[in-house]
Amino acid sequence: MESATERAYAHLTEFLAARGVDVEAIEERLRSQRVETPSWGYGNSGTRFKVFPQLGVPRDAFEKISDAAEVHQFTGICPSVAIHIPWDRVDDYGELKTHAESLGMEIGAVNPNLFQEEEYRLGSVCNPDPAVRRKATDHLLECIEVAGEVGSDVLSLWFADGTNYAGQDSFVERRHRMHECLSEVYAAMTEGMRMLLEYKPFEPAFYHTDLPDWGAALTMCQKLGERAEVLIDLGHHLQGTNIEHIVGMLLEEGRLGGFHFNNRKYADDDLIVASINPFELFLIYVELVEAEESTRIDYMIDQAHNIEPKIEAMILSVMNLQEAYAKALLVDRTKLAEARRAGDVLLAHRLLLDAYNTDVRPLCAQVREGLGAAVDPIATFRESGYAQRVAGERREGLGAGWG
Ligand code: AFD
Ligand code: MN
Ligand code: MN
Repeated sequence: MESATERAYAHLTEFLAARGVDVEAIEERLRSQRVETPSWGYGNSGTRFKVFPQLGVPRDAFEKISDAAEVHQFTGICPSVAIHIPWDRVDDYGELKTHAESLGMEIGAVNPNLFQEEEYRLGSVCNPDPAVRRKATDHLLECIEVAGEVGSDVLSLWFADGTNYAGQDSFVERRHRMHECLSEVYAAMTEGMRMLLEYKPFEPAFYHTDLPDWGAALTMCQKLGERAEVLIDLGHHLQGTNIEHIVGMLLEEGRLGGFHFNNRKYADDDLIVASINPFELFLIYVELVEAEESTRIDYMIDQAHNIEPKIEAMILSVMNLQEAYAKALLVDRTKLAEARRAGDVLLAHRLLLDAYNTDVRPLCAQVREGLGAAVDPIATFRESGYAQRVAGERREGLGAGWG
């Protein structure tokens, strides 16, 4: 007998086809969607008040990749995992790469950590002390080597640099210092490598941040060279910021390199993407669906789940991204262009609402099934018993965390 999902899929595709939608083309796009998950999202995390450790959390980079492989198995679109150095430092990166490959995975963006050592109290690449800048630059160079060993072509950078008090340091000199360090790093990148640069308006520094916004990141990238591109982390914006507009501007400048997906109510909350504002995520994808045909954009999740089960939270995030993307693909672009030309404000808006309000879950389920993943990924993951199994196997030793 036909399952409820199959019936819903049949209804939906009939409805879409009657509207002239090329369902097969949309399914093809959905099959090629890719989302990278972060190794740090599988470890213990928390706020500055408390980390609630979870049972079965991976103890090292190998186990983090194993968990990421579970997300890929049930969603079918997450074959890569970003790593964070030194959190994921191992003796033999070749072995880590082989481990990933044995699970059908690969290692994606390499993220240096320039915010947890004593020396970085006044910043890393912007630090007034040249010896600290040297240390920070050396760490960035180490990450380029790691990237080479694990087969990654992305160096993804976020700087905690900033100041806490007016007068503490010179804005201009700090920017020069950053430029000098990053120029050295840029020059050391192999030809096929890209550098992605995040911005963030505040935290951990509260008076100023050295790369506070997309303009500061973009101009730094432009100074460095064309393989330096801006990375948009959804959590790194002030209230009311029109992120989809930033997407459009960076695309137009040819410098949108990637995303860190998450969601936030107030600041860098790291909540499950689309859990607070699914419409915003949809609007972001509306900007992207055309552009991504001609430019490479790396879609990554940057979420550290504090109280929810980590693998399930990651799966739900991926499903939310898949649904937002599917809805964006449903926008009737021809009609939208006509409505815009005709100045039909509400028709243009309603065309977006039409797509957004379509229940695409059966379509996504069908696509996942076709990929050999799961119709209902979270239920299937739960049934697999993986969480219980690793909770038993990983009893000894310390769960990985911010350490
Ligand atoms: C922190 C930052 C940032 C960055 C991540 C990895 O907020 O988003 O991408 O660390 O370095 O969470
Ligand atoms: Mn980020
Ligand atoms: Mn962040």
